[in-house]
Amino acid sequence: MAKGILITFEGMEGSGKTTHAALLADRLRGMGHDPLLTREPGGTPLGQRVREILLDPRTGELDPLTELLLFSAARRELVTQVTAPALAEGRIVLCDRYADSTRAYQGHGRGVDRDLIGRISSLVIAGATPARTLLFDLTPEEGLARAIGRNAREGGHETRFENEKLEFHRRVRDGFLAIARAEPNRVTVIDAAAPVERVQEAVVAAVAGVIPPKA
Ligand code: T5A
Repeated sequence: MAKGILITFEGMEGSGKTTHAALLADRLRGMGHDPLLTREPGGTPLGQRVREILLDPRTGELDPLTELLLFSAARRELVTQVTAPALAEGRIVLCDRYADSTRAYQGHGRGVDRDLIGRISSLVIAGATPARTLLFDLTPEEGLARAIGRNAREGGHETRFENEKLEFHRRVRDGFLAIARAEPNRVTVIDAAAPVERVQEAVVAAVAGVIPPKA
């Protein structure tokens, strides 16, 4: 059984997950912890290759079940190669997106059967469940504007998901909020529209109860 702690960062595109996962990792290091920071899809060589396929607009439309299975395959690699071993060592694992993204995007966004997603997810994560999930909540309009602004500044381009219609992103947001309502003890909703410092304060407060004190 895992001894470490898994904390996941979830929410819309551009909501600040990557920013705040890195800030929390720094803060934990400052406290003497040795957190593992990883992301989905990605985090393993195979996951990175699957990520490129899934995010590249040239991939075009995928069958929703194919998309679900590709995200699940990338997650399985991450869990077996990275997350479960780190948890077994007692480490704090910070994961930028995890299984709730599949429930929100492939379930609520694409309309894949949610029981099927739940069954596949149980197989894939095999008990590596988050102690705390931070849901960065933001309107799709604001999140996409931030993501597109960042892409322009960094010379990147929009992903297959960032190119989706606003309606799709609204269903995804509703999906995340429904998960938070159903599991309030695990999921903390954070107002991601606030300035970075205020959001980070909310992050620190939300994880305080699950971070062990450092001797
Ligand atoms: N997906 C993923 C699925 O469909 N199913 C799944 O199972 C999984 C795991 C992943 C895509 O795959 C989909 C969802 C996604 O579409 P990704 O590139 O990992 O793609 O996408 P995101 O996780 O959305 O990454 P982003 O980098 O776009 O968003 P973040 O990490 O939420 O945002 P961040 O931190 O990069 O910030 C974006 C910009 O906003 C600024 C930052 O400086 C940055 O410029 N910012 C703020 N600005 C103002 N105020 C604040 N409070 C700010 N916080 C950050």
